[in-house]
Amino acid sequence: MKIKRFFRLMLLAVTIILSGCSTYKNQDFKHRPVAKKLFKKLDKTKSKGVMLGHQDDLAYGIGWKFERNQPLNSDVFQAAGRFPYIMGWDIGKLGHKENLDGVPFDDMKFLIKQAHEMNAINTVSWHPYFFNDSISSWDTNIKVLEKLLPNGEHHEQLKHKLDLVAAFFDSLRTPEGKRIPVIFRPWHEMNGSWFWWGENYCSNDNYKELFRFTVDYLKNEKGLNNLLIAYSPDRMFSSQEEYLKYYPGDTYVDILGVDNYYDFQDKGDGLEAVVEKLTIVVKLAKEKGKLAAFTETGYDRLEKPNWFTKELYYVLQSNNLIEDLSYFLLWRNRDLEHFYVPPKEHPLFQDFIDFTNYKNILLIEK
Ligand code: BMA
Repeated sequence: MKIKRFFRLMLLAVTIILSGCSTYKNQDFKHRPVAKKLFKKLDKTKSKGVMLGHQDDLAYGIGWKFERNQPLNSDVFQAAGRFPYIMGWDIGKLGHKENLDGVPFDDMKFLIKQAHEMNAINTVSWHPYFFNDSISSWDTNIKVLEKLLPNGEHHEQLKHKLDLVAAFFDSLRTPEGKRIPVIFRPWHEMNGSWFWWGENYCSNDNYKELFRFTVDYLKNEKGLNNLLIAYSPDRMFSSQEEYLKYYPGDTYVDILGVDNYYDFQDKGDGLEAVVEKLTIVVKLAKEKGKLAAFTETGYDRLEKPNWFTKELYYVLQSNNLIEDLSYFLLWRNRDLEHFYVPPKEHPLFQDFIDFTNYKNILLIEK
């Protein structure tokens, strides 16, 4: 009897110690129970493989657009017979009827809820428009960022936009009224110089302040408890220090990501560079007790034989990345000039199917 009790106590002690080692213990989840649940789900699924994601997957594809009275469609589903595990969305032009790529926000909200119901995970990026839409995210000729900061002359505009963002996230609810968790990925690719929050257009400190203000406002001021926050620089780094140059701090970030399309192309640095950068991200995420993700990737128009099975899968399998990365997100299928998931007639259609059939590439099970 006594021995049994001893073993039971030992088991309890080991369980407590092991749960203390689990990743999410290092996160600040006190006021974010909904986000915490998603973090745990991502953390738990990691060892099974990597989740496949696709931007705007349910909203449109090559030759079709979502309609309320039709069954859900998806270019990933048309090939793989299963929906992506990760659904990407963008809230650029929030406040209008449609987002910057023509997706009606009402449909987006509806589809985010549908995705959640089918057990998929939603991630949201933001290509905002400011100053009555006269300044897009790509307008880099005026110093926008400084003006939006707390001491800047247009700070109220930032707050107004964030009010819209908060209302959007707050409206994502289950039929029972519970908030739906979302991965929010604001101010991405800051180490490139194509957005006004990019490397050449603001100081690192100002960038960090913008990021912190954004997260604080949504979490604390608005009380949103359903957001996991992703930090996702583009490919221009080759060390931890470079990767962290714009990092707002551990309490602001849950997922460390990287966007990389360029290194897959002939003009890029090649597959080994993709692996190297992802490895830096994964290592840092482990050190910091965070999750890691390939927050955007793909090969536009897929003019590369066997890109999925030979290149992307090669990268994911290298250095065991496939078990350490939570997900990868392929960009959108706008039309035949701009797409990342092959339509039926495309030479890579079968290659994509073969890729999705690997047991460690995770899609929504039927
Ligand atoms: C880019 C392109 C654009 C789009 C933008 C934001 O990569 O797909 O057409 O407007 O992303 O979604």
